Amino acid sequence: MVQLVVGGAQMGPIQHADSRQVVVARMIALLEAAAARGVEMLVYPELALTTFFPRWYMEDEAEIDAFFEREMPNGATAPLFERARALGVAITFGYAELTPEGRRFNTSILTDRAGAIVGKYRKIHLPGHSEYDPERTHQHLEKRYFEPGDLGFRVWRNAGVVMGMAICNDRRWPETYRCLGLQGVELVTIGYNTPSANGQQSSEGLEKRLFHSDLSLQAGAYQNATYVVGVAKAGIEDGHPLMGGSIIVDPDGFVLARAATEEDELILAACDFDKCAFGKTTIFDFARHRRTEHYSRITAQTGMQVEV
Ligand code: CDV
Repeated sequence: MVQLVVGGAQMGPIQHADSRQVVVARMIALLEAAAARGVEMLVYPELALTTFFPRWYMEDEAEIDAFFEREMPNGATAPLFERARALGVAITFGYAELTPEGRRFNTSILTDRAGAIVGKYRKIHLPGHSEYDPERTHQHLEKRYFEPGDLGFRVWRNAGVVMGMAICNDRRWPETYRCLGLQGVELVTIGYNTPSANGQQSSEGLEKRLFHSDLSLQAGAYQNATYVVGVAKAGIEDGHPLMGGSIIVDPDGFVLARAATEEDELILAACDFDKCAFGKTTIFDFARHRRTEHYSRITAQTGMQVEV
């Protein structure tokens, strides 16, 4: 029987001027509150250490690099790793990664309960655009600042649970969950920064955005018989609103916990990972029911082709 108390450390806004030290202190406060309530695995948002900088168009390389981490842990984040180790809490959080070769990725790492990094994921589905777009109400320049991840969708056995990571826009793609589901995933962790409004369609506001987030996370959980944790960075950052809506979803697709604010807020749920077995051995027993002979189009073709 594998049980784990899983927490989501939703974070309120991080302003451009906020230092890494200030942000890490907030993350440690959430970690301590989580540990006090029995959390053993804590999930933080995408790009948890800085403001969501892809909203800013930048050309100066030094200005861009200031948002990136050259190593992990580093001087600023070491206290978080040390506190997590002392408290025995496994953590995952996102950050902008600059490799020694000068490559930039939107990355998340996973630690074990002793504070050692055991997994790394680099965001595969990068939304947005690469050049300044005057038609949008706000910019979303992830395609400018990051390369698509090159590590694939992997899982790690951590604290007795098969865990996989995805980041923000990945949660909208069924391929993400299925690649993890095919490896027996039991807990998918997904940090996000989702603007409260669509920069290209004024009719798409907060209500619809929250619904689409829930829909994606709940469907991914149910269709792969896995727990899914989606954790926001929320609130007004540098004048731009990000939605909250962090949730923990069980393998039936039910929401076990939901954030109520757009601030630093802890959500948690006691997860019994034996509950993943039912779906994985019945309606979503992939070995018995999948029909891969009809799925080749999914990897052979990227865009829609209308052939009639
Ligand atoms: N950070 C993201 O990937 N945000 C996207 C926005 C652009 C829609 C998301 O899917 O939430």
